[in-house]
Amino acid sequence: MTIRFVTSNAGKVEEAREYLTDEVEQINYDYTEIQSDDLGEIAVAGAKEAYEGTDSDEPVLVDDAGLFVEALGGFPGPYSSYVEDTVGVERVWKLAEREENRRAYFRCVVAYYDGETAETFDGSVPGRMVAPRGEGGFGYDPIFEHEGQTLAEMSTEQKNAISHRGRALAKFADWLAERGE
Ligand code: ITT
Repeated sequence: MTIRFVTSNAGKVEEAREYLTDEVEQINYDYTEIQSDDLGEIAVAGAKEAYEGTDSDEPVLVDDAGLFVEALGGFPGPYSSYVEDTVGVERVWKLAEREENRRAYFRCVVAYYDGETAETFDGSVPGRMVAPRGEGGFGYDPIFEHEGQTLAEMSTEQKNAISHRGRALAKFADWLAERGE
Protein backbone atom coordinates (compact mmCIF):
# COMPACT_ATOMS: atom_id res chain seq x y z
CA MET A 1 0.00 0.00 0.00
CA THR A 2 1.11 3.54 -0.68
CA ILE A 3 0.14 6.25 1.77
CA ARG A 4 -0.25 9.68 0.25
CA PHE A 5 0.95 12.25 2.74
CA VAL A 6 -0.77 15.52 1.83
CA THR A 7 1.64 18.23 2.88
CA SER A 8 3.91 20.96 1.60
CA ASN A 9 6.36 20.19 4.41
CA ALA A 10 9.14 17.75 3.49
CA GLY A 11 10.29 17.63 7.14
CA LYS A 12 7.03 15.96 8.14
CA VAL A 13 7.42 13.35 5.40
CA GLU A 14 10.97 12.56 6.47
CA GLU A 15 9.75 11.95 10.02
CA ALA A 16 6.84 9.77 8.81
CA ARG A 17 9.12 7.56 6.70
CA GLU A 18 10.96 6.46 9.83
CA TYR A 19 7.73 4.91 11.17
CA LEU A 20 5.84 3.49 8.25
CA THR A 21 6.90 0.41 6.40
CA ASP A 22 4.47 1.33 3.65
CA GLU A 23 5.62 3.62 0.94
CA VAL A 24 5.00 7.25 1.80
CA GLU A 25 4.46 9.54 -1.13
CA GLN A 26 4.37 13.29 -0.61
CA ILE A 27 1.56 14.99 -2.49
CA ASN A 28 0.77 18.68 -2.64
CA TYR A 29 -2.93 19.35 -2.50
CA ASP A 30 -4.12 22.72 -1.41
CA TYR A 31 -7.01 21.72 0.85
CA THR A 32 -8.95 24.36 2.77
CA GLU A 33 -7.59 24.73 6.29
CA ILE A 34 -10.82 25.23 8.18
CA GLN A 35 -10.79 27.64 11.13
CA SER A 36 -11.05 25.62 14.29
CA ASP A 37 -9.40 25.33 17.70
CA ASP A 38 -9.39 21.60 17.20
CA LEU A 39 -6.40 20.27 15.24
CA GLY A 40 -8.19 16.94 14.73
CA GLU A 41 -11.15 18.59 13.03
CA ILE A 42 -8.83 20.55 10.75
CA ALA A 43 -6.85 17.45 9.81
CA VAL A 44 -9.88 15.21 9.11
CA ALA A 45 -11.56 17.88 6.96
CA GLY A 46 -8.31 18.27 5.01
CA ALA A 47 -7.86 14.51 4.55
CA LYS A 48 -11.41 14.07 3.21
CA GLU A 49 -11.12 17.02 0.86
CA ALA A 50 -7.78 15.84 -0.51
CA TYR A 51 -9.07 12.27 -0.96
CA GLU A 52 -12.21 13.39 -2.78
CA GLY A 53 -10.30 15.89 -4.87
CA THR A 54 -7.70 13.50 -6.25
CA ASP A 55 -8.01 10.54 -8.61
CA SER A 56 -6.20 7.80 -6.73
CA ASP A 57 -7.92 5.55 -4.19
CA GLU A 58 -4.77 5.10 -2.09
CA PRO A 59 -5.35 6.38 1.48
CA VAL A 60 -4.28 9.85 2.48
CA LEU A 61 -2.67 11.28 5.57
CA VAL A 62 -2.89 14.87 6.77
CA ASP A 63 -0.89 16.17 9.69
CA ASP A 64 -1.88 19.30 11.55
CA ALA A 65 0.45 20.54 14.24
CA GLY A 66 1.05 23.55 16.39
CA LEU A 67 3.10 25.09 19.15
CA PHE A 68 1.16 26.11 22.27
CA VAL A 69 2.87 28.60 24.60
CA GLU A 70 1.34 28.46 28.06
CA ALA A 71 1.91 32.09 29.13
CA LEU A 72 0.47 33.30 25.82
CA GLY A 73 -2.82 31.45 26.26
CA GLY A 74 -1.76 28.72 23.84
CA PHE A 75 -0.67 31.11 21.08
CA PRO A 76 0.17 30.45 18.23
CA GLY A 77 -1.60 27.04 18.53
CA PRO A 78 -3.76 26.20 15.50
CA TYR A 79 -2.46 29.35 13.80
CA SER A 80 1.21 28.33 14.04
CA SER A 81 1.69 28.10 10.30
CA TYR A 82 0.21 31.54 9.66
CA VAL A 83 2.27 33.08 12.45
CA GLU A 84 5.49 31.48 11.18
CA ASP A 85 4.79 32.81 7.68
CA THR A 86 3.86 36.30 8.82
CA VAL A 87 6.05 37.26 11.79
CA GLY A 88 8.45 34.30 11.95
CA VAL A 89 9.81 32.05 14.65
CA GLU A 90 12.25 34.59 16.18
CA ARG A 91 9.43 36.98 16.97
CA VAL A 92 7.49 34.24 18.74
CA TRP A 93 10.57 33.69 20.91
CA LYS A 94 10.70 37.46 21.56
CA LEU A 95 7.14 37.33 22.87
CA ALA A 96 7.83 34.32 25.07
CA GLU A 97 11.07 35.82 26.34
CA ARG A 98 9.12 38.52 28.20
CA GLU A 99 7.27 35.90 30.21
CA GLU A 100 8.44 34.29 33.40
CA ASN A 101 6.66 31.06 32.53
CA ARG A 102 8.36 29.64 29.43
CA ARG A 103 6.48 26.36 29.36
CA ALA A 104 5.06 25.23 26.00
CA TYR A 105 4.08 22.11 24.16
CA PHE A 106 3.82 20.89 20.62
CA ARG A 107 0.76 18.97 19.56
CA CYS A 108 0.20 17.01 16.41
CA VAL A 109 -2.83 15.24 14.99
CA VAL A 110 -2.44 12.87 12.09
CA ALA A 111 -5.63 12.10 10.16
CA TYR A 112 -6.04 9.05 7.94
CA TYR A 113 -8.78 8.67 5.37
CA ASP A 114 -9.29 5.90 2.83
CA GLY A 115 -12.69 6.79 1.43
CA GLU A 116 -14.50 4.89 4.20
CA THR A 117 -12.61 5.06 7.44
CA ALA A 118 -11.46 8.31 9.01
CA GLU A 119 -9.21 8.00 12.05
CA THR A 120 -7.04 10.40 14.03
CA PHE A 121 -3.91 9.85 16.10
CA ASP A 122 -2.40 12.49 18.32
CA GLY A 123 0.71 13.21 20.28
CA SER A 124 2.25 16.00 22.29
CA VAL A 125 5.57 16.88 23.84
CA PRO A 126 6.23 19.29 26.72
CA GLY A 127 9.12 21.71 26.70
CA ARG A 128 10.16 25.30 27.15
CA MET A 129 10.79 28.29 24.97
CA VAL A 130 14.44 29.27 24.47
CA ALA A 131 16.53 31.55 22.24
CA PRO A 132 17.05 29.82 18.85
CA ARG A 133 19.64 27.01 18.77
CA GLY A 134 20.38 24.24 16.27
CA GLU A 135 20.29 23.67 12.55
CA GLY A 136 18.07 20.58 12.22
CA GLY A 137 14.34 20.05 12.07
CA PHE A 138 12.03 22.77 10.82
CA GLY A 139 9.58 25.45 11.91
CA TYR A 140 9.68 26.21 15.63
CA ASP A 141 12.22 23.49 16.45
CA PRO A 142 15.11 25.94 17.21
CA ILE A 143 13.13 27.76 19.93
CA PHE A 144 11.66 24.71 21.68
CA GLU A 145 13.76 22.84 24.21
CA HIS A 146 12.99 19.40 25.58
CA GLU A 147 15.20 18.01 28.34
CA GLY A 148 18.09 20.37 27.63
CA GLN A 149 18.18 20.16 23.83
CA THR A 150 16.20 22.08 21.25
CA LEU A 151 14.42 19.89 18.71
CA ALA A 152 16.65 21.52 16.08
CA GLU A 153 19.70 20.11 17.89
CA MET A 154 18.39 16.56 17.54
CA SER A 155 18.67 14.12 14.64
CA THR A 156 15.39 13.08 13.01
CA GLU A 157 15.62 9.81 14.93
CA GLN A 158 16.12 11.56 18.28
CA LYS A 159 13.33 14.03 17.58
CA ASN A 160 10.93 11.25 16.60
CA ALA A 161 11.67 9.35 19.80
CA ILE A 162 10.26 12.18 21.93
CA SER A 163 8.19 14.34 19.60
CA HIS A 164 4.48 15.05 19.22
CA ARG A 165 4.61 13.74 15.64
CA GLY A 166 6.63 10.67 16.62
CA ARG A 167 4.00 9.74 19.21
CA ALA A 168 1.12 10.26 16.79
CA LEU A 169 2.90 8.28 14.05
CA ALA A 170 3.70 5.43 16.42
CA LYS A 171 -0.02 5.10 17.26
CA PHE A 172 -0.88 5.24 13.58
CA ALA A 173 1.70 2.57 12.70
CA ASP A 174 0.32 0.26 15.45
CA TRP A 175 -3.23 0.77 14.20
CA LEU A 176 -2.20 -0.03 10.61
CA ALA A 177 -0.39 -3.16 11.77
CA GLU A 178 -3.46 -4.29 13.74
CA ARG A 179 -5.60 -3.90 10.66
CA GLY A 180 -3.12 -6.14 8.89
CA GLU A 181 -2.03 -3.64 6.30
P1 ITT B 1 1.26 21.43 5.73
O1 ITT B 1 0.06 22.17 6.31
O2 ITT B 1 1.38 21.56 4.24
O3 ITT B 1 1.36 20.01 6.19
P2 ITT B 1 2.75 23.20 7.46
O4 ITT B 1 4.21 23.27 7.76
O5 ITT B 1 2.03 24.47 7.18
O6 ITT B 1 2.59 22.14 6.29
P3 ITT B 1 1.07 22.80 9.82
O7 ITT B 1 -0.02 23.69 9.37
O8 ITT B 1 0.70 21.54 10.53
O9 ITT B 1 2.02 22.41 8.60
O10 ITT B 1 2.17 23.49 10.69
C1 ITT B 1 1.91 24.34 11.69
C2 ITT B 1 3.13 25.14 12.00
O11 ITT B 1 3.83 24.48 13.04
C3 ITT B 1 4.12 25.37 10.86
O12 ITT B 1 4.61 26.68 11.02
C4 ITT B 1 5.20 24.34 11.12
O13 ITT B 1 6.47 24.79 10.71
C5 ITT B 1 5.13 24.21 12.64
N1 ITT B 1 5.46 22.85 13.03
C6 ITT B 1 4.72 21.74 12.78
N2 ITT B 1 5.34 20.66 13.25
C7 ITT B 1 6.50 21.10 13.79
C8 ITT B 1 7.58 20.46 14.39
O14 ITT B 1 7.64 19.15 14.50
N3 ITT B 1 8.60 21.22 14.81
C9 ITT B 1 8.58 22.56 14.67
N4 ITT B 1 7.61 23.23 14.09
C10 ITT B 1 6.56 22.51 13.66
